[in-house]
Amino acid sequence: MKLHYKPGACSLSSHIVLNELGLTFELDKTDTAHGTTQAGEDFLRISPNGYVPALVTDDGEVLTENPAILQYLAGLAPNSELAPPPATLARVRLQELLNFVSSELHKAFGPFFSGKELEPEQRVSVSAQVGRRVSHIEARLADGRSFLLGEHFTIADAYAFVVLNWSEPAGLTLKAWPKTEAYVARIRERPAVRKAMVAEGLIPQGVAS
Ligand SMILES: N[C@@H](CCC(=O)N[C@@H](CS)C(=O)NCC(=O)O)C(=O)O
Repeated sequence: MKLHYKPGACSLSSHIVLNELGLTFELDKTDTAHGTTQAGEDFLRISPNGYVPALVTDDGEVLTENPAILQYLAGLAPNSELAPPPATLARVRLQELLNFVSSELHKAFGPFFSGKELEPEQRVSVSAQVGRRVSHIEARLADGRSFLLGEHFTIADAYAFVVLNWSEPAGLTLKAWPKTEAYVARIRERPAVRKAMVAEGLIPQGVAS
Protein backbone atom coordinates (compact mmCIF):
# COMPACT_ATOMS: atom_id res chain seq x y z
CA MET A 1 0.00 0.00 0.00
CA LYS A 2 1.07 3.55 -0.62
CA LEU A 3 -0.27 6.62 1.17
CA HIS A 4 -0.05 10.00 -0.56
CA TYR A 5 0.22 12.56 2.21
CA LYS A 6 1.14 16.11 3.10
CA PRO A 7 2.79 16.67 6.51
CA GLY A 8 0.18 17.35 9.20
CA ALA A 9 -2.72 17.38 6.73
CA CYS A 10 -5.83 15.24 7.14
CA SER A 11 -3.87 12.38 5.54
CA LEU A 12 -2.11 12.08 8.92
CA SER A 13 -5.21 10.26 10.19
CA SER A 14 -4.72 7.43 7.67
CA HIS A 15 -1.03 7.36 8.53
CA ILE A 16 -1.91 6.99 12.23
CA VAL A 17 -4.35 4.15 11.50
CA LEU A 18 -1.78 2.35 9.31
CA ASN A 19 0.58 2.51 12.30
CA GLU A 20 -2.11 1.48 14.80
CA LEU A 21 -2.69 -1.63 12.70
CA GLY A 22 1.03 -2.35 12.26
CA LEU A 23 0.59 -2.58 8.50
CA THR A 24 3.40 -2.37 5.96
CA PHE A 25 3.07 0.64 3.70
CA GLU A 26 4.98 3.22 1.69
CA LEU A 27 4.65 6.95 2.12
CA ASP A 28 4.68 9.44 -0.72
CA LYS A 29 5.08 13.08 0.34
CA THR A 30 2.93 14.58 -2.38
CA ASP A 31 3.17 18.15 -3.60
CA THR A 32 -0.51 19.01 -4.03
CA ALA A 33 0.29 22.60 -5.03
CA HIS A 34 2.20 21.39 -8.10
CA GLY A 35 0.31 18.12 -8.53
CA THR A 36 3.39 15.92 -8.35
CA THR A 37 4.24 12.91 -6.26
CA GLN A 38 7.50 12.43 -4.41
CA ALA A 39 8.38 9.93 -7.12
CA GLY A 40 7.85 12.64 -9.78
CA GLU A 41 4.56 11.30 -11.18
CA ASP A 42 1.58 13.43 -12.17
CA PHE A 43 -0.59 13.18 -9.04
CA LEU A 44 -3.73 14.21 -10.93
CA ARG A 45 -3.46 11.00 -12.96
CA ILE A 46 -3.52 9.05 -9.71
CA SER A 47 -6.18 11.13 -7.95
CA PRO A 48 -7.96 13.65 -10.21
CA ASN A 49 -9.15 15.86 -7.33
CA GLY A 50 -5.51 16.51 -6.49
CA TYR A 51 -5.82 16.43 -2.73
CA VAL A 52 -4.55 14.06 -0.07
CA PRO A 53 -5.07 11.50 1.28
CA ALA A 54 -4.99 9.03 -1.57
CA LEU A 55 -4.31 5.42 -0.75
CA VAL A 56 -3.08 3.01 -3.42
CA THR A 57 -4.07 -0.46 -2.25
CA ASP A 58 -2.05 -3.61 -2.80
CA ASP A 59 -4.48 -4.39 -5.66
CA GLY A 60 -3.70 -1.06 -7.32
CA GLU A 61 -7.04 0.56 -6.46
CA VAL A 62 -6.85 4.25 -5.60
CA LEU A 63 -9.02 5.19 -2.64
CA THR A 64 -9.74 8.79 -1.73
CA GLU A 65 -11.81 10.66 0.92
CA ASN A 66 -10.82 10.30 4.56
CA PRO A 67 -13.95 8.53 5.85
CA ALA A 68 -13.70 5.91 3.09
CA ILE A 69 -9.96 5.31 3.46
CA LEU A 70 -10.18 5.06 7.24
CA GLN A 71 -13.01 2.53 7.04
CA TYR A 72 -11.13 0.53 4.40
CA LEU A 73 -8.08 0.36 6.68
CA ALA A 74 -10.15 -0.65 9.71
CA GLY A 75 -11.73 -3.38 7.59
CA LEU A 76 -8.31 -4.93 7.01
CA ALA A 77 -8.24 -5.86 10.69
CA PRO A 78 -11.86 -6.43 11.73
CA ASN A 79 -10.90 -7.48 15.26
CA SER A 80 -8.86 -4.35 15.98
CA GLU A 81 -11.73 -2.35 17.57
CA LEU A 82 -10.77 0.62 15.39
CA ALA A 83 -14.31 0.43 13.97
CA PRO A 84 -17.44 -1.43 15.14
CA PRO A 85 -18.64 -4.22 12.83
CA PRO A 86 -20.49 -3.15 9.65
CA ALA A 87 -24.30 -3.02 9.70
CA THR A 88 -24.57 -2.31 13.42
CA LEU A 89 -25.93 0.80 15.10
CA ALA A 90 -22.46 1.37 16.59
CA ARG A 91 -21.03 1.44 13.07
CA VAL A 92 -23.61 4.01 12.01
CA ARG A 93 -22.61 6.09 15.05
CA LEU A 94 -19.01 5.91 13.83
CA GLN A 95 -20.07 7.00 10.33
CA GLU A 96 -22.06 9.82 11.86
CA LEU A 97 -18.90 11.01 13.60
CA LEU A 98 -16.69 10.60 10.54
CA ASN A 99 -19.14 12.70 8.56
CA PHE A 100 -19.21 15.33 11.29
CA VAL A 101 -15.43 15.51 11.44
CA SER A 102 -15.15 15.65 7.65
CA SER A 103 -17.91 18.02 6.65
CA GLU A 104 -18.23 20.17 9.76
CA LEU A 105 -15.07 20.22 11.89
CA HIS A 106 -12.49 19.83 9.09
CA LYS A 107 -14.24 22.30 6.81
CA ALA A 108 -14.62 24.85 9.62
CA PHE A 109 -10.82 25.05 9.80
CA GLY A 110 -10.48 25.48 6.03
CA PRO A 111 -10.40 29.31 5.93
CA PHE A 112 -7.37 29.39 8.25
CA PHE A 113 -5.33 27.48 5.68
CA SER A 114 -6.61 28.98 2.45
CA GLY A 115 -3.37 30.87 1.91
CA LYS A 116 -5.19 34.20 2.25
CA GLU A 117 -4.80 36.37 5.34
CA LEU A 118 -8.11 36.59 7.20
CA GLU A 119 -9.52 40.04 7.90
CA PRO A 120 -10.06 40.58 11.67
CA GLU A 121 -13.87 40.30 11.31
CA GLN A 122 -13.56 37.12 9.26
CA ARG A 123 -11.20 35.65 11.84
CA VAL A 124 -13.82 36.25 14.54
CA SER A 125 -16.61 34.56 12.58
CA VAL A 126 -14.45 31.64 11.40
CA SER A 127 -13.15 31.10 14.96
CA ALA A 128 -16.72 31.14 16.27
CA GLN A 129 -17.70 28.47 13.75
CA VAL A 130 -14.77 26.29 14.80
CA GLY A 131 -15.81 26.86 18.42
CA ARG A 132 -19.34 25.63 17.73
CA ARG A 133 -17.96 22.45 16.19
CA VAL A 134 -15.45 21.90 19.02
CA SER A 135 -18.33 22.30 21.49
CA HIS A 136 -19.94 19.26 19.91
CA ILE A 137 -16.77 17.25 20.57
CA GLU A 138 -16.68 18.60 24.15
CA ALA A 139 -20.30 17.48 24.64
CA ARG A 140 -19.47 13.97 23.39
CA LEU A 141 -16.69 13.76 25.99
CA ALA A 142 -18.81 15.23 28.81
CA ASP A 143 -19.60 11.88 30.43
CA GLY A 144 -15.89 11.24 31.05
CA ARG A 145 -15.34 8.83 28.17
CA SER A 146 -11.78 8.60 26.85
CA PHE A 147 -12.68 8.60 23.16
CA LEU A 148 -15.55 9.78 20.99
CA LEU A 149 -17.30 6.41 20.91
CA GLY A 150 -16.38 5.24 24.42
CA GLU A 151 -13.29 3.61 25.82
CA HIS A 152 -11.79 2.39 22.54
CA PHE A 153 -9.73 4.54 20.19
CA THR A 154 -11.38 4.40 16.77
CA ILE A 155 -10.71 5.79 13.31
CA ALA A 156 -12.99 8.73 14.18
CA ASP A 157 -10.56 9.67 16.96
CA ALA A 158 -7.62 9.51 14.54
CA TYR A 159 -9.39 11.97 12.23
CA ALA A 160 -10.73 14.25 14.99
CA PHE A 161 -7.27 14.41 16.60
CA VAL A 162 -5.63 15.52 13.36
CA VAL A 163 -8.16 18.28 12.78
CA LEU A 164 -8.15 19.51 16.40
CA ASN A 165 -4.36 19.51 16.26
CA TRP A 166 -4.64 22.30 13.67
CA SER A 167 -5.84 24.66 16.42
CA GLU A 168 -2.35 25.84 17.24
CA PRO A 169 -1.25 26.57 13.65
CA ALA A 170 -4.61 28.32 13.18
CA GLY A 171 -3.77 30.54 16.15
CA LEU A 172 -6.56 29.11 18.30
CA THR A 173 -6.53 27.56 21.74
CA LEU A 174 -8.67 24.71 23.08
CA LYS A 175 -8.53 26.06 26.64
CA ALA A 176 -12.27 26.81 26.63
CA TRP A 177 -12.91 23.09 25.96
CA PRO A 178 -10.87 21.30 28.67
CA LYS A 179 -12.10 17.79 27.91
CA THR A 180 -11.24 18.25 24.25
CA GLU A 181 -7.84 19.70 25.11
CA ALA A 182 -7.08 16.70 27.34
CA TYR A 183 -8.42 14.33 24.63
CA VAL A 184 -6.02 15.79 22.04
CA ALA A 185 -3.09 15.60 24.48
CA ARG A 186 -3.99 11.96 25.29
CA ILE A 187 -4.10 10.92 21.65
CA ARG A 188 -0.85 12.75 20.87
CA GLU A 189 0.90 10.38 23.32
CA ARG A 190 -0.14 7.21 21.49
CA PRO A 191 2.93 5.45 20.05
CA ALA A 192 1.26 5.12 16.62
CA VAL A 193 0.53 8.86 16.58
CA ARG A 194 4.03 9.87 17.65
CA LYS A 195 5.55 7.55 15.08
CA ALA A 196 3.45 9.09 12.30
CA MET A 197 4.24 12.62 13.46
CA VAL A 198 7.96 11.91 13.48
CA ALA A 199 7.78 10.34 10.02
CA GLU A 200 6.00 13.45 8.71
CA GLY A 201 8.60 15.74 10.33
CA LEU A 202 6.08 17.28 12.75
CA ILE A 203 7.95 16.39 15.93
CA PRO A 204 11.60 15.49 16.44
CA GLN A 205 12.76 11.89 16.46
CA GLY A 206 13.61 11.90 20.16
CA VAL A 207 9.98 12.57 21.07
CA ALA A 208 8.82 9.30 19.50
CA SER A 209 8.54 6.26 21.69
N1 LIG B 1 -12.89 15.59 1.03
C1 LIG B 1 -11.50 15.27 1.18
C2 LIG B 1 -10.76 16.53 1.64
C3 LIG B 1 -9.28 16.29 1.65
C4 LIG B 1 -8.52 17.58 1.91
O1 LIG B 1 -9.11 18.60 2.31
N2 LIG B 1 -7.20 17.51 1.75
C5 LIG B 1 -6.35 18.68 1.92
C6 LIG B 1 -5.39 18.53 3.08
S1 LIG B 1 -6.23 18.36 4.63
C7 LIG B 1 -5.53 18.88 0.66
O2 LIG B 1 -4.87 17.98 0.19
N3 LIG B 1 -5.63 20.08 0.11
C8 LIG B 1 -4.90 20.44 -1.08
C9 LIG B 1 -3.74 21.23 -0.73
O3 LIG B 1 -3.53 21.49 0.45
O4 LIG B 1 -3.00 21.62 -1.65
C10 LIG B 1 -11.30 14.11 2.13
O5 LIG B 1 -12.10 13.93 3.06
O6 LIG B 1 -10.34 13.32 1.97
